[in-house]
Amino acid sequence: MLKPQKLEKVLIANRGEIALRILRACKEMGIKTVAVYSTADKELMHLGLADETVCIGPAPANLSYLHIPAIIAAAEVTGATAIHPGYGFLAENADFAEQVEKSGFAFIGPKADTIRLMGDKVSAKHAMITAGVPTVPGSDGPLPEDEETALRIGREVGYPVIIKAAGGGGGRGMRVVHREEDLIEAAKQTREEAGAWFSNPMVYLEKYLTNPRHVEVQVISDGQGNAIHLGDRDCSLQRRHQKVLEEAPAPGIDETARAEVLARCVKACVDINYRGAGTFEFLYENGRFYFIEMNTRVQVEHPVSEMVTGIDILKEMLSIAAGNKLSFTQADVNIHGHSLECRINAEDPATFMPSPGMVKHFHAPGGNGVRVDSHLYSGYKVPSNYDSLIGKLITWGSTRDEAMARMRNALDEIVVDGIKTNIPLHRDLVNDEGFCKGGVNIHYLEHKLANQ
Ligand code: MV4
Repeated sequence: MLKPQKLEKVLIANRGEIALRILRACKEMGIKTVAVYSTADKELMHLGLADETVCIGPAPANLSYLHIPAIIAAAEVTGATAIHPGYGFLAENADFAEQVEKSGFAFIGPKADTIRLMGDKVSAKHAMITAGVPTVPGSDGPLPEDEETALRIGREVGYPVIIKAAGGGGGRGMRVVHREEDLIEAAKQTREEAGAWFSNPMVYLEKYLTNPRHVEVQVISDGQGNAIHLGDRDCSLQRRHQKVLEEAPAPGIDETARAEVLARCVKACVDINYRGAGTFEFLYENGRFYFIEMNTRVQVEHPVSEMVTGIDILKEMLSIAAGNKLSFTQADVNIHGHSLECRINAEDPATFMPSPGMVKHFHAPGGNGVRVDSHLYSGYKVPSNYDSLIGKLITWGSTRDEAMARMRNALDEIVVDGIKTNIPLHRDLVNDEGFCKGGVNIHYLEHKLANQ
């Protein structure tokens, strides 16, 4: 047996709750931490807990959290040995991962080539087809510019179809097409947008699924031939491609289809020699899974998978980046009970407009099966420069009903005074008849909001 290796000092290239989550994992493992921050973020909670802090620039993210030379310089001057990107910002920037490694630091995530492969949605889909992961039927590769060929593909797939930008993802650069006579113009417009937004005009075509759920699979793979899954999550409750409330496992999934898709994701990780934590995103409709995208980062909603498996995803990421093999096998992973996560945003509950400002009073809920991942404290001022996520309220129960009852209690107990938050929306959702039954589709929340 090789001696387990440990990272010496990790630079946390992020802010807010995920920076605190990474810091806590490092501290548990005896790893030193470097927190970086912008001038708008001097009051972030994790700065007071880190071994060292470095200001990397002014408030605009382009000049701080997205400024690669500033982050690499901060790693150099502090003698960090590894960089954790968190989610958002540079987490899925292949050039960043490459520069981090070329500068001699460990990137806590996949190899740059893997990030690049998955960042191009056409090459990602091709890799999944090769690995035997089920995908949405559509153009095998890019949609050709030749109009007759494009029309033939559309006819073969059958309308409605959706045109997606290869460089897009997460809902940017897509167009639904209901009739053959609209295909060519829609493809042209999506190509133009894609060229402007992603510097890549390539588009592809898929059958448009009208009533799917968003179900995703959490994986961890050590890049040394070992991969496992941590089950699935349902993230269907979303508004404008922003997830609002997530849960694990996804309720009411066909068990045969589930077992098959989980095994396929694990095999895909081995096939592409994936390293780190990752998420396979699927649409689930009529008992079948259809791959759409892979996320090569730790996700906001990772805690619900931790709650039902007892596995610490952040610690596993840090261990793998140090060169260790996975610390457990699939046989050690048991899905136990149910977990829910409410994303708490500093926003107007009616208009969804951001609502930054001073938190006069914060009281965190507690009790059996309640977890709060948040950097909030009384007196903290939420800056206006970044996204509005201020915390995550997570519950676990031995059943979905128990996790829901605990979430209702937690939402009754939580106090965030001084700013507007979406807590009222969550209080409504955990009493919503359709959501309580389980298994609502990706349009459910937007329809509910439009009808009240
Ligand atoms: C789709 C789809 C229906 N059919 N693809 C939106 C985000 C991006 N990740 C993929 N998206 C979709 N792709 C096909 N072939 C519907 C969506 C979609 C969606 C997906 C997941 C969660 C929320 C969504 C909201 C609107 C549309």
